[in-house]
Amino acid sequence: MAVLDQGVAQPGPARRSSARHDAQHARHDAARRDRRTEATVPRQHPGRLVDPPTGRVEDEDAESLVELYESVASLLASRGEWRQAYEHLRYALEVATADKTLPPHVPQQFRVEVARLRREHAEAREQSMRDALTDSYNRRYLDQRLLEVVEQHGDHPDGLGVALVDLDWFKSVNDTFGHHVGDRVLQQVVGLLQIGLPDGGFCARYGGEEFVLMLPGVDDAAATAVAEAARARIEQYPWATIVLGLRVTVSIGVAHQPAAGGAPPNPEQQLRSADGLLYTAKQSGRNAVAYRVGGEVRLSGAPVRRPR
Ligand code: GH3
Ligand code: MG
Ligand code: MG
Repeated sequence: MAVLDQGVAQPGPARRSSARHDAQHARHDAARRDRRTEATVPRQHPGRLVDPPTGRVEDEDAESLVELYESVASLLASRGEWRQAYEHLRYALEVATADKTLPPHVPQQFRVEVARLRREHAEAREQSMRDALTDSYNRRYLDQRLLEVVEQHGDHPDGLGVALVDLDWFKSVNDTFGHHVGDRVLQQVVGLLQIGLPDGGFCARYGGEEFVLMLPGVDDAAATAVAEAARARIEQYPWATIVLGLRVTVSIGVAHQPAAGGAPPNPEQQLRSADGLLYTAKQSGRNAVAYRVGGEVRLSGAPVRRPR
């Protein structure tokens, strides 16, 4: 049908919808049966014809309203305005259902289309939250989830851990082995970072070669353990299977905030704190995790000197 055939990425003239087509065929048949022209086939006026934007009750022909809603839905869907497209399509369905001169399969087809639109909307939304290269969540997702994490896990007694991960000497990986190898490294690193995250935790690309691990509902020792395990996993991965001589390590800063008895977690502040600790890990020689115990900064890992 028009709305979905056009989709988001295929702008162009709206094709005739099959439901509308069927509706018109049905009218033609009825007209032929009644030995009248289509224009004179009496139509039962639908009970509730409301223009969604204005809420105004229209005194319009049902079929042209269905067409109007459908073509507006098509236009909105092609612009990615899914919610409004969905609303217009629902109105088309409502009108088609109310118009008893239409055969029952016509509203049913609209119902199928509404369900498909809803599903495609959910898929497009999910896609817009993903990073195209690594398929990890992106910055937009992270920004949206920060607030939700506080709402959902803010009162968890163990609090919230936030880890900022940065690849070491990554510019030199690109310079030595090429950008395409750098891209493959980023994809593999995401796979390794996603292992062993706690319930409700996730990995998001923060930008370039930096990633955030959100670690809700874990205490400070567990948050540090997740980060240290990720660091070790990346160090030990057989990178030479991608290209001989390739070696990849990461540095990580972990900030933890307990919830019990304290203020609700402030993930943005934790991110800034993790950034400061990441700097400490880099300064220590890289391939390290920096975290705080009490007021004291500690390091784990195996800091290495700059290769080559
Ligand atoms: P440091 O250990 O201090 O973090 O050094 P670094 O070389 O990793 O840091 P720097 O900021 O100098 O370089 C980051 C590099 O990451 C430069 C940039 O080209 C590369 N980069 C960022 N995004 C991508 C990407 O999507 N693909 C590839 N291949 N490289 C990327
Ligand atoms: Mg960086
Ligand atoms: Mg780096």
